[in-house]
Amino acid sequence: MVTRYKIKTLTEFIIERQSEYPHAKGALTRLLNDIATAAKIVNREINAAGLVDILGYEGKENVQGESQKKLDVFANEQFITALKGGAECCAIASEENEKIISFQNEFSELGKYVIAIDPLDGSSNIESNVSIGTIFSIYRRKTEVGEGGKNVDILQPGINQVAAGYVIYGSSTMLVYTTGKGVNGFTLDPSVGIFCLSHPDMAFPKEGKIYSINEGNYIYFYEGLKKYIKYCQEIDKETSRPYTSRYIGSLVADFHRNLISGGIFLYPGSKKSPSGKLRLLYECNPMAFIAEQAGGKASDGYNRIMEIEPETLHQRSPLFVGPKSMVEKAEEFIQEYDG
Ligand code: P6P
Repeated sequence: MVTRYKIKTLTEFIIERQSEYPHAKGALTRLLNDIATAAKIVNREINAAGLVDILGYEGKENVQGESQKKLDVFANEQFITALKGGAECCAIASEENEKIISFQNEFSELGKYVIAIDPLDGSSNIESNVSIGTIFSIYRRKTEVGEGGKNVDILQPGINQVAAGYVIYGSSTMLVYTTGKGVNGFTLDPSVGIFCLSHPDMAFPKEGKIYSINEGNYIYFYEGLKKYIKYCQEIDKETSRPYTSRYIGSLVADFHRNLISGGIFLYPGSKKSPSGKLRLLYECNPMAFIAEQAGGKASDGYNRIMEIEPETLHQRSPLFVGPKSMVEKAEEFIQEYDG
């Protein structure tokens, strides 16, 4: 007798979970589906990128001063188009745009949500075929409906996130998200273009054995972090050290591996970049929300990431994220030696 497992699709899952939010009237459901739709289109282009002339540089620079790759621009356009057309979102803050994109049309102006998004994070890895990702945060707008969204709608602390997630374009394409009731992962079946629940109730292993940091910046690290790295490299059977060092240089890929296998990701402040490299709104906060919902912790070494009050759209923050015990050990070293 063949046992048929009922596949639960992302749409079915979102609708099923929507009933857990009495005030929800389907807007967030539609918003998450809009994101999933754009992700499928981006996924198709990424998989074909090696074959068509979409690799290489767009010849412009983004607000970060980073050379924009064609796929960056394409991904940004896909998410903006999908979210503008969906009419649930009244503004977007994107890594690729210096200012927020406020949707001034009669439908979007009634949208109750705003989105902070990194449409294609880790894009410097595109040519080497390394996994890259999309990272997003969803907030309820603070301004009244009836006009396009404003900065004040997006400059909110991470604790106000309604949902957050990432898409990893890797050996398979997965969407992982939370709405504050746990973390669930969906794998895209490319033959039918449907995200299927493959990783229900994701959680960090209690103790990880991986540390993830770009040690090429070691000479710029402050004392506390240098001592933490040495701690990771010491022999101690009780705490399964030395840990394994794994660093891909693509936040979504490093985070996802650590979530599955157990590990801490560190992008610290340093003498070279006191606030680190990662952006608070569309990298640190969404990863922090997912991490906390997966039983982990996310801090800047001293403060909970999700309690940092953002002042500017592209502000950076140090990020230590992973199993609670591993993040707290790193915080111990930083607070003891760096004050
Ligand atoms: P570094 C990619 O450019 C990114 O924003 C993240 O995806 C990644 O974690 C980080 O930068 C890598 O930075 O300085 O180690 O190359």
